[in-house]
Parts: sequence; structure tokens; C-alpha cells
Amino acid sequence: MEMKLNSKMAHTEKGDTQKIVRVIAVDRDQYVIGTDLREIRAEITGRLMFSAESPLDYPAVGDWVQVQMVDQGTRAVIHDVCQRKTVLKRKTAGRKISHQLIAANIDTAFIIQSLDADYNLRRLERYMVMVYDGGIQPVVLLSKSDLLSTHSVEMRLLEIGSIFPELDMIAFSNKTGKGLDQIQTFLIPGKTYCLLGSSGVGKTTLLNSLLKNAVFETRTVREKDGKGRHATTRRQLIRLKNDAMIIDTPGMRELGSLAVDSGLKTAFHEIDHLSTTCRFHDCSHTQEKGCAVLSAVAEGRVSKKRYQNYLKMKKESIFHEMSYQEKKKRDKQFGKMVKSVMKAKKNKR
Ligand SMILES: Nc1nc2c(ncn2[C@@H]2O[C@H](COP(=O)(O)OP(=O)(O)OP(=O)(O)O)[C@@H](O)[C@H]2O)c(=O)[nH]1
Ligand SMILES: [Mg+2]
Ligand SMILES: [Zn+2]
Repeated sequence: MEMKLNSKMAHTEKGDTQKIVRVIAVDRDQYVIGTDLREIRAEITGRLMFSAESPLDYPAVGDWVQVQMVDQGTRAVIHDVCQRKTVLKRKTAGRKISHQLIAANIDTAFIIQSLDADYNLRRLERYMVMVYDGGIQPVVLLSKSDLLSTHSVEMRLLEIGSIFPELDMIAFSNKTGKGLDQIQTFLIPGKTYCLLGSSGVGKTTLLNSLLKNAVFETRTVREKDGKGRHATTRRQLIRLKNDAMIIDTPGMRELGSLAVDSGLKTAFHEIDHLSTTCRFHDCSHTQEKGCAVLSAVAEGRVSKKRYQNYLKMKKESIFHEMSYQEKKKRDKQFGKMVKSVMKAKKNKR
């Protein structure tokens, strides 16, 4: 597919031309960048690799990077990652404490759940935390509206609206085309969007609908259990006709726990607000006397399930933050140790 992305020129002191371009795909350690003319492969410099302290320091889809063209402009070397406006990250699956950068410089995230089997408020809350934490605007898209009655669709919209009153939501169907026009109105030229949601909810099908062309592979969900393998395997930035950019992502199996206090506060705004009136300012909202959150739950002003999800994510967040700090401390100690050994060696010589 032809990809035209604006690139800006910059001249370095040596006089060789460097450009600021956008990363449009990442394939393991290979990057694909979009220049004015075409997509080309790029690698990062050794300096960038060695100075990276965490996976977050590597380029991701959506990043603006400073590159130098080599081999008559058929390849590029990435020297630097420009400062990011927003970041979408999650904890990597497994026990290792690390973040994975899903995408950078996203303006709006479309969180997609299908109205049938995938619909789950607790998972939605998780996505909201992730998106809010990245400083990104969320829009919720509920797919497969063709599989439910209009009444059931309305009920689900009301249910989400009761938790997130300010949230933009659209129910749509790739099959009938209902709601697609409304989604189009969110796509502003020059802005960057991403599609998030479980495997099989219809992210790629939506992208194809927006492109008015079946460009990308989708997969039929296994009839019986609603499960199938991932159809999309890599993240990629696509330019729509109106110059809006959109990143399709593979469905995430596990969202992972995140050290995200700011995201939690926004996604659970009413609980955060209540907690300011708890008797103890370090209230854990689990057993304390005079806890405003507990009384709101007891009185049914906050749903019990939502409260439990909040506690669960808060606990994960604290745990993750602790392990992260510990890891940082260990890394620092290790670095110091290496340095002192090197110094001792040097002195011996
Ligand atoms: N009935 C109905 N089926 C849909 C709709 N949208 C998508 N599907 C079907 O759902 C299946 C999965 O769609 P995909 O677009 O591949 O899902 P995805 O979210 O991209 O999945 P991954 O790439 O695995 O993350 C396909 O068989 C689609 O035809 C819809 O609005 N209604
Ligand atoms: Mg897909
Ligand atoms: Zn409390």
C-alpha cells in the first residue's frame, strides 16, 4: 500500500541530510518508516540501543524519529526518537516487570467491544485506565449491533453511559454499515487513532470498512465458542483517504496490570471523588470507619462489581509500582558495581 507521510527536513552540522519521519510499523527489531515517497526499512543506531534503559526508549508505531538516509535512500538509520505527545503502554505478559509500548502519539483511541460475547464492563474499565493514563481521548465503539435487538443495544449504551457520562459511544455494525457514518465524523485529518480491543471484535473489519476496501486480513470467529486465532499480527499505521491516520492492533490476550494512578483516577472518577471525603486521608476503602467509598457501595450508589474492579486494579498498580521501583534500585546497584569493578581494574593497570 502506498503511504505518504509528511517528513520534515533538518540539516545537521556536517551537512548530511536528516529527516524527521514517522514509524509506521515495527517488526521485531526492524522498523518501517514512511517518507514522502515510500515505505522503507530502518534500523536504530547502536548508540540509541545502548542508551535505552527500558523498552519504552525504543521507537514504536506512531513515533516521530530522526533518521539519516543511507544506501541511496533505500534504507534509513534512526538516530533519535522525538518527544512523545501521548503513549499507550501496558505491562508485558508474564512475571517480568516491564512495560510494552503499544503505540505513540495517538490522539484518540477507539476501544472496541462487540455487543455480543465480548461485552464486558470490567474489561472496558481496564482499557479506559490504560487510555486515560496515556493522556489519550477514548471513544467506545460497540460492534456487531446487527446481532442484537435495538432494545438490547440501547440498554448496553445506557449501562456504559451511567458509568462514564462524558464518554463518546457509538454502536455500529460492519455488516449492515449502521453507525459507520458516525464513526467517520470522529476521523479528523492529521490526527492519529488506534483500534483497541479483544481479538475477533471486528477491528480490522472496521478498518477495511473505513478504507472502503478489504485490504487487511480478518478472520472468521469460530462459531461455537466465539474464539479464533488472532487475525492481525502486527501493529501498523494506515493513512485514510481524508489524511487521518489509524493504527490497527492485534487483540490483546492480557491487558496486564499497570502502575497507573492517574488513569485509575479518571476511569473511576466518582470513587476518586468520594475518597476525598473519607475520614482518613490514606483510607484503603476496604474496612475503615468513615469510608465514603464503602458507604456509597453499601447504599448502591457505586456498583459492587465496579468497586471490586477498582480495588483489584489499585492493588495491581501498587504491587507493580513497588516491583518496578525495586527493579530500578537493583539495576542501579548493579550498574554501580560494574563501574567500581571497572575502576578497580583500571587502577591496577
Ligand atoms: N455480525 C458481525 N460480524 C462482524 C462484524 N464486524 C466483524 N465481524 C466478524 O468478526 C470476525 C472477526 O473480525 P476481525 O476484524 O478479524 O477482528 P479483529 O478485532 O481485527 O481481530 P484480531 O485481528 O484477531 O485482533 C470476522 O469474521 C468478521 O467478519 C459486525 O459488525 N457484525
Ligand atoms: Mg485484526
Ligand atoms: Zn475510604
